[in-house]
Amino acid sequence: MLKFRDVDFLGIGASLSENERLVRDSARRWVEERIIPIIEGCAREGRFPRELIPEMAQMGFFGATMPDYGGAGLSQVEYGLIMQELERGDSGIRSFVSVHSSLVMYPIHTFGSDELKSRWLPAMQKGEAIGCFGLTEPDFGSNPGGMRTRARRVGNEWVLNGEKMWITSGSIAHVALIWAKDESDVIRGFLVECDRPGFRAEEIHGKYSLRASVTSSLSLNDVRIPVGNLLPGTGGLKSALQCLNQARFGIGWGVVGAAMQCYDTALQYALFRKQFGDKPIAGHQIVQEKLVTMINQISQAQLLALHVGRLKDQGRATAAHISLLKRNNVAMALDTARAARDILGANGIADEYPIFRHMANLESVKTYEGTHDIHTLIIGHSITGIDAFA
Ligand code: TGC
Ligand code: FAD
Repeated sequence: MLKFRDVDFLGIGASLSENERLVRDSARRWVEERIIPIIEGCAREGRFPRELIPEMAQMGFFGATMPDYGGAGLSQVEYGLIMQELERGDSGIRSFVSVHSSLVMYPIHTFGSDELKSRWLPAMQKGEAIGCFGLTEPDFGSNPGGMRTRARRVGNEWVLNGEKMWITSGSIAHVALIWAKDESDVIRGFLVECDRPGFRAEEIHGKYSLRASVTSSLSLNDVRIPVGNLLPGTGGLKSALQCLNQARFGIGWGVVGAAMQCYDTALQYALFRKQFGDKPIAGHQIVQEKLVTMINQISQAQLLALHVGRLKDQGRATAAHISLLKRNNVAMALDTARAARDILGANGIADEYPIFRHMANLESVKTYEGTHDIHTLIIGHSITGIDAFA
């Protein structure tokens, strides 16, 4: 494995505050020491490194932007920088933190009762309780509004029935945030303890992508939960989409890290690999053109992430801004990973280098949290006012 060197062609790091750099550097060090040495092995074995959860908690990665309940009260840019560093390690590590923090802690914090907040947030911040987010169903991915999962009120309980699919951390979670329609057809969020009778989580095997992440299907068969487990502030699909804004923002930063790792590996490789005599392949015009395209696109993506981060810190980032960030940066990272794979030749498919793992991971990242094309339509709707989904 080649030693990573920072990728910052435009000197953007110098415009970060001292605290932002501190947050980035400590996450970077942790990833270098704790993720990089083990991650290829985890991906090979199809294993998420659960043993690192307590350390991630200690590093303050969980609920990092929360100002209370043990959160570090970090800014959005600081949160983004953590995501960038984690995904430079592996998209599966960033996914775990994204789901736990942005898709479960955030909604509990935003929509939950005081009782639910005190019960779950401190334990989740310490990594003692793990969360998962159940929105997607076997027949409803891009169109979650069609979901069939139902919640029926019976006395002092809600009774849930339905199936959820492709759920990150589903079979290692202690609590699942399940989105279901109530008797008035309103989509609401319910916290379901994963040891409730009738709740089943099964890991999905056979993935070529995100192998170091747990992905599961969930089934709920007459699962009874107390009425207090409803997140009272949720009402309609927009509540679930509000959570996705947080996680999509983290992805928009995270994938820049994956691209930085791929680019840096390709650059170093191109400088020592020689063909046709004593000249490194980096000395050929076509290879230089590929490297330049990569650094050009990475630099633009870094600026975009920082800009949307600053907007979000000022409360001015819209859902469409975040869609643009997710759409652009994931496509950029995938292009970069593919170009890096090409530059490494046959070595580009070997797990001695991190490229192919990142490239395969990014195929999932392109699909989840709204596919590339769904984000095209979200932005299209925003600029034209015309809904082109149906
Ligand atoms: P539509 O009628 O457009 O919207 C319904 C209501 O929601 C409002 N809204 C939003 N609110 C907040 N944030 C957003 N981003 C919002 N987008 C829309 C909208 O204004 C409306 O409000 P109201 O008051 O009128 O009710 O809904 P639609 O049914 O037509 O669907 C729209 C669409 C396609 C944009 C949406 O459903 C969508 O984003 N689909 C993609 C699904 C998706 O992203 N799933 C992600 C599942 S979780 C996941 O993938 C985790 S992977 C994590 C990991 O491992 O890292
Ligand atoms: P579909 O919706 O069936 O889309 C298939 C294709 O059709 C795509 O190319 C799509 O862009 C296109 N398409 C669909 N509708 C339109 C349209 N109107 N116009 C043009 N093109 C269209 N979900 C969760 O709820 N929680 C999780 O934790 C979670 N984790 C995931 C982890 C992984 C590894 C993966 C792969 C997925 C995860 N998901 C999760 C699910 C993810 O959000 C969905 O896969 C995603 O929303 C797309 O849904 P789908 O796979 O059903 O594809």
